[in-house]
Amino acid sequence: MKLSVPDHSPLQSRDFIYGVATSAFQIEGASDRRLPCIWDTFCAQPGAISDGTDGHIACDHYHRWEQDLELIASLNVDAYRFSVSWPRVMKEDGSPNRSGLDFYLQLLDGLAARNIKAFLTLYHWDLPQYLQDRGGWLKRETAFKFRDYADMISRAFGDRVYSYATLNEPFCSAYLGYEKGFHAPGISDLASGRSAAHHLLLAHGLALEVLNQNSPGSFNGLVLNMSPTYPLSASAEDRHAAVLANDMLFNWYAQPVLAGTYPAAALAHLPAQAQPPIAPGDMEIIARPMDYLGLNYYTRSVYRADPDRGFTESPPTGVPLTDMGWEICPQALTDLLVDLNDRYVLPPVFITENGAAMLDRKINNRINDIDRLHYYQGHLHAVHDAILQGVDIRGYFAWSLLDNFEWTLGHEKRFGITYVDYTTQERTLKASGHAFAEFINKRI
Ligand code: GCO
Repeated sequence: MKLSVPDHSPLQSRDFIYGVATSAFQIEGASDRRLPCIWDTFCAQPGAISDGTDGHIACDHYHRWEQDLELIASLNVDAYRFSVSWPRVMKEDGSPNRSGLDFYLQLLDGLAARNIKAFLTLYHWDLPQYLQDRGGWLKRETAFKFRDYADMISRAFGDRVYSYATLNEPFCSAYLGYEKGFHAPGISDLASGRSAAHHLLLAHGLALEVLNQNSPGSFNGLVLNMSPTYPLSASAEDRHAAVLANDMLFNWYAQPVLAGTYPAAALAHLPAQAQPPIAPGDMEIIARPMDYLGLNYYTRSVYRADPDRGFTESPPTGVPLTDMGWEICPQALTDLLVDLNDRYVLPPVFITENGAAMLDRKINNRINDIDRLHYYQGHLHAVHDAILQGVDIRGYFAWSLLDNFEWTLGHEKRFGITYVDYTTQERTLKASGHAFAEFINKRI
């Protein structure tokens, strides 16, 4: 099977940026060459990671980066999205860790030599543990530490980075990490979740200012994940529940950065002690104009009314699922993009992650992941449809370049377009990877 889009689609243009994405903790390994982060601590808790794995070796990318660059180049992509490990590049006293910076500098050089644009994310969840020991994202001070880190990186790398993202998915850091306790640092408390979210948003705004100062030539923005919410039934109660879920979970991040306010219905839904700790001037900092918005999309979610909590997620039934148990629903990606474009004055949008975990089988050294290919095919069409409906979308990144450490699911779930054998660290391009490379190459 080949990947295709309709004739004359904007997705066939060489100006449309295609890339593959990864993140530091999920692929790098070499934990002995950096300070500990909150995910090291979390992984060490018995039972926290389903298969007992951790990030100490991961895909060993730290030692295999040259081979991985060759792999990226072989995909014909325009761009590579990766993240910098904060505890690798900065010491506890705030001074740079030279060997950590050099690792990323050689990666940037390697990308430039291959004519591949660098999309660099500053924070993909790996907070230095010493900051967590002082309260982590519960502390306003952490936002200022993040600004210092952004300052250091953008002074060192400047516009060798085509695009900086401040944060990846603050929803996951705050909601999963501090409100539900599913992710590091494993805190489950409503007020903590909302406080962490606010400080993350503040960190984004503060960092964006220094990125714009230090690297005005790069495209600077933020990456949000969104799972558009749908009502289980057409009843007014369920429809209200779906809107509230969106305001509490996803629009909680979009509206502050795009319009400078938290969603009113969500604020009204939260008890007094869980209101976000907004200081005067914060919302202006948070809503600083961005060069682009990155969106990560995997699935939609369905909600029904719940008299106690306001809304409850209803698990998918009778629909196609990925190996994560997530509904495959390309139409919801189009709906999401069009809806955001209707509600806000959007900056240019990049789809910074999209992809699927599937049950891959390696047979005769081949991985014929036709189900993943169908997933990509459907979602490329969804992006095409959104552009035709007026959304300014500039690029699309497949998650992920490699099978990698899938957080609490360890190595059990494979999202890569490249298969990784974790015993030998051998990489094998899957059928989806071959098709992606061919599709990108055929652009006009
Ligand atoms: C993200 C992710 C990735 C995950 C992917 C699949 O940015 O969404 O955190 O790190 O691996 O989303 O769950």
